[in-house]
Amino acid sequence: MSDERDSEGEYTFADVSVVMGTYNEREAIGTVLEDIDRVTDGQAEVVCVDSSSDGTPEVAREHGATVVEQEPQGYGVAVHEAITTPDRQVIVTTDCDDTYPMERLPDFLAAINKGYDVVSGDRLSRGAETMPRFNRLGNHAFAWLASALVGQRVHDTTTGMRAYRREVIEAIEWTENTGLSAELLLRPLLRGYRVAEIPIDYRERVGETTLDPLSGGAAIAKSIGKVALEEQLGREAAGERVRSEQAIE
Ligand SMILES: Nc1nc2c(ncn2[C@@H]2O[C@H](COP(=O)(O)OP(=O)(O)O)[C@@H](O)[C@H]2O)c(=O)[nH]1
Ligand SMILES: [Mg+2]
Repeated sequence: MSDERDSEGEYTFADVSVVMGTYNEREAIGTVLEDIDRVTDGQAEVVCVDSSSDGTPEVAREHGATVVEQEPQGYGVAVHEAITTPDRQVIVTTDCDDTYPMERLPDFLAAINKGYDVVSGDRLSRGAETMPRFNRLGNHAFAWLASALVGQRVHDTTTGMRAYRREVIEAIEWTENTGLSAELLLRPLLRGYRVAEIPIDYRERVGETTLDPLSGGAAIAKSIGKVALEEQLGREAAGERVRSEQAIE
């Protein structure tokens, strides 16, 4: 397992993999990969899990990215593959549609070095005016629902831009597809990992989305409910185990 921490024991971009699902993102991918290269001084590794038929993977390879090819099976199937492929210590997810600010990568890495296990880019606190209105309303509703279920305020459950210490990715079993982004925030939160949300800007999408807002929204709401319930039941079961072990002693 690679580990390139500097003399102060801090992670550098040589410890970072930026990973993404790519599904017909030919128009945007060049800009996204150039931004990552510039901001990380060519040090971050890039992994694209690709399901495209428009030449996206060729552009990815030209830019030095590792490409894993996969049939199109949805956002979460691609991103699950993407987060479990690298062997670096810090995994950053993003979308390949030029909406997320790669210039903020140093802030995400700094927060990991401060001790956070998950650093989540919160688009909604800064307004996300470029997001389609229906999606924005939906995302506010998901944040509200998740906050009520986990008992603390979360601002953006479906953001695509986050950094994770690899230990978190490896410690948890991930089950969701369209709702994977929410799951990747909520399970660590409910297990007591240190999670930070940092406000980010969100740009207008380059190219067409493949996610349907209605069916996708319903799937995300269901995932939030399921994940929160499973985590609460998991805690109760763990509490029961401790109590019965104590009774045996
Ligand atoms: N490989 C792969 N990538 C996907 C799939 N579905 C979505 N993506 C990618 O996942 C990211 C998020 O999807 P996007 O269309 O931007 O969703 P939105 O941000 O909700 O509009 C983008 O980079 C897509 O190219 C899929 O089935 N396979
Ligand atoms: Mg997107």
